[in-house]
Amino acid sequence: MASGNSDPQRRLTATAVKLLVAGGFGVGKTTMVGSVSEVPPLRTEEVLTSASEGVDDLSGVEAKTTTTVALDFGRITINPDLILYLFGTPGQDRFWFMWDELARGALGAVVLADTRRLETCFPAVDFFERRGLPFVVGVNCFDGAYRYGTEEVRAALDVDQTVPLLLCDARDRESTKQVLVTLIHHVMKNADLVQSHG
Ligand SMILES: Nc1nc2c(ncn2[C@@H]2O[C@H](COP(=O)(O)OP(=O)(O)OP(=O)(O)O)[C@@H](O)[C@H]2O)c(=O)[nH]1
Ligand SMILES: [Mg+2]
Repeated sequence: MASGNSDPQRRLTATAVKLLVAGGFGVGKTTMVGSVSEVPPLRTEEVLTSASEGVDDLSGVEAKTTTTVALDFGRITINPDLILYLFGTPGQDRFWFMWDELARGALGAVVLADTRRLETCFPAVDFFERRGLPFVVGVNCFDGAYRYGTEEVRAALDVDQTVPLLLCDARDRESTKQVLVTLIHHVMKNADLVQSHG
């Protein structure tokens, strides 16, 4: 990969787009950024210690030992003219104060959802709806989780029909790429709509 990005001249003229990967605690944000990044992803993982007991809600993700405390960062070249910079958000409520900072300059977002704990992505959906930032919902299919249809998840989340919603596996590069390409198309469609109404 990254071959299309090797020409420095080309890299200067390529469009760089900032995107967020958001969602609740432990839904797979760090995994998603890491699976698709062509550079070693920057991670800010800290071990979950007994100090976080009663603060961090581990129900449903009891096996989790680390958590993102600042951000994840990765990069992917979609084609020689388009480079995506991915910023994964921290998932826990105590890091909410960082979201405004991370969202600055972003053109769109992936909201990752875990069907075992769907309610954990409500705040992310609200955040992007309130700001009018285009987003897609990626339903991360965890092993052993009941597979709901996309329309069932859409109804449960109460997101508009215009918001793309797709099943994915955050560990899988191609699956993650599919989510990002869907987001890019959605962002472009939104930009066209704004232009034609403005
Ligand atoms: N089976 C399965 N496991 C996954 C998938 N995505 C992530 N995991 C696992 O779930 C755990 C949590 O993933 P993370 O990527 O750390 O989740 P996160 O959303 O970044 O978590 P926070 O930063 O703490 O909010 C890890 O142990 C992953 O290996 C998936 O698609 N399927
Ligand atoms: Mg994380």
